Amino acid sequence: MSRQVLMTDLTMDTGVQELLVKAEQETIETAFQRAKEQEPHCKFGLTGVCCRRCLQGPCRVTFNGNKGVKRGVCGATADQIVARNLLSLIVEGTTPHVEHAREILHTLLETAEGKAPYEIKGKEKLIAIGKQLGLMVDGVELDKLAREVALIALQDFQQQSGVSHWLRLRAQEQSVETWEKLNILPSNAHLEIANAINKTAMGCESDPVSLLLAIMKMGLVEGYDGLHLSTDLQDILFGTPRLVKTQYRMGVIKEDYVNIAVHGHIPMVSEKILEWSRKLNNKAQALGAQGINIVGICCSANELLMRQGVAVATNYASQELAIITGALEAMVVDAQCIMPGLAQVAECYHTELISTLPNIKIEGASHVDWTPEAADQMGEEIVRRALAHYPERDQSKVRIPGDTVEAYAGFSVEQIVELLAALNGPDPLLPLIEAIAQGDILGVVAIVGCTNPKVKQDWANTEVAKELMRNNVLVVATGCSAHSLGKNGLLSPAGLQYCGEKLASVLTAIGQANGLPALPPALHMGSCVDNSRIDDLLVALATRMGVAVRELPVAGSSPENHSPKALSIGTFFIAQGVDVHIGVNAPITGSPLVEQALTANKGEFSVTTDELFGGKLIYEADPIQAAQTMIVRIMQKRQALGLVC
Ligand code: SF4
Ligand code: MSK
Repeated sequence: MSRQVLMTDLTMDTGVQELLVKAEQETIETAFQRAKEQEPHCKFGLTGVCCRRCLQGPCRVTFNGNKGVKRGVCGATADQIVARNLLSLIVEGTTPHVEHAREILHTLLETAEGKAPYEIKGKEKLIAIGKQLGLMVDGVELDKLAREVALIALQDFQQQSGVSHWLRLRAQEQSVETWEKLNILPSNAHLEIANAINKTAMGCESDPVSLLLAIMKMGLVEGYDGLHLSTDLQDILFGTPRLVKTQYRMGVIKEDYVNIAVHGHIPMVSEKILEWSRKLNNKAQALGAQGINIVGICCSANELLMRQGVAVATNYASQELAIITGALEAMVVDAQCIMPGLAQVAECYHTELISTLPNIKIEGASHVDWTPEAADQMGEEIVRRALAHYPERDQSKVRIPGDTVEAYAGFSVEQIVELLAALNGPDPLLPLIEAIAQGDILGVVAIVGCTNPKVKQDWANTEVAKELMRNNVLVVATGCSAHSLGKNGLLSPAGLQYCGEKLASVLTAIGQANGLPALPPALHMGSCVDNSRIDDLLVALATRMGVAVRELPVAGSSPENHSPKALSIGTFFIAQGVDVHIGVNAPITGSPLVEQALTANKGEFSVTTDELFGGKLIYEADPIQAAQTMIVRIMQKRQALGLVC
């Protein structure tokens, strides 16, 4: 097999292919190579039947039901071990989002109290949320209102009883009734996480059904005090996204600029880097550069893209390759999805890898502390360091793949409603609902989540999207999947060529009513925490249609999932009654009970999430098959609603 074929097998991104060849020439190791070195993977790990919860083990029990031992030393069965391990994994997915929400909450509180150098840019969002929380908003100063909102949010981390305020704020009543009956309404995110860890501890909970309900409860913690709380407070602080146009691919790194990549998730860090890059832009010119160029990776990219139109270099699996261009003066990281391998790659160049969060340090990286109060000092210090590295750049090591692709983003629910209002001002959701009812839009599927070096980068994400579009399914996207679609032209009106005729004419009509040639076939709705925006859209549609969310002809798909966060987000949507497809299987197949409960593939175990909530897990590695499976389900839900089929 030639080298080019090998690189082509690893990623669809031609820029990344080119940089993988460069990495090989310079003997630099990347995640793509390390993924191959891990093969074949341990079957006990893959199927979830390895337990390391106490020092009598590790215990490995049978994963195919007949060969091997059936119980661990303590007597735990495969069902019990798999359910406990899955709950741990969902906690590991939920906790980073809950901590993300807590960081933004404190930043908002300190901003409102005049202690942090941020500005409340989302006045309308603040007033809307204040009203929904039952606060007095008329004539109240913005800072005072923001403080009250932040203090209510803080109760979701402190109260010892009652129901999460953000769940009450954002959930549809029908869903709350379902969750109440099952006794899974969460009250305090930290308490629920502690309870879940306690359940999984050795010698604690061993009833797999109770563990499965704890998994669903954790999905609600993820949804409301992770995703929704983060998005709402970020919109208050930084503003609600509106339509923006940008560029994608490694070519957004510019040879004649001081380049800084922001990577991770926390917009309080990346927004400050952007702000200081603008303030110190003239210093770059004094060094002979054209200016300072900020590019994004992963969800820091999404945050800056959605609100500021900043260009996106790449997504998760190829984060190391951005450094291999040889043209990054600094890579600034905060939290989540930061590969430890970045430090090793940065050592080969003049690039400074800089961590920023006080409680997240990266071996081999330098550190500049971000706190809400010290945000300006951090921003200035990091940008000045990047400027200082520009003269150290070794031009002989610079190779930036040339091409870029145009993309649109900024599709908050507020922006979507505004675009639809051009068709029907008094009732903006009606044109969308009519298009769904008539079958011009067959359904809506959210393509979310990651890239994973186990899967050819961007391939499954784009294949699922194209197959859905071809069948007139409207695609919305977040996270690194949105980047996959962006890199491949599906966030641009040019991508309309992949749509069925009916979908294309709806997107063209909405676009033209707003002075655009058309809307893109996939609407980019933001970062991983912005999956809350997708949930808001579903709740708004269901409420306007007078049905429950679980009845809508919609689904979610994460074709290249790698992070436990993709699984916890998926769990939240299953709890809402939405089917969720994953392309890389979760470690559940060692337990028939857990697998059947989540996938509703009939077996002797009769209680399934499909029956309890209206949503189930679909595992399918083949993207075309996955899209077809979701379409079958969408058709079933359409039929049940009496819509044109
Ligand atoms: Fe083995 Fe039980 Fe300990 Fe797990 S908790 S390692 S199954 S003895
Ligand atoms: S960054 S969780 S790889 S989407 Fe949100 Fe991308 Fe998945 Fe991380």
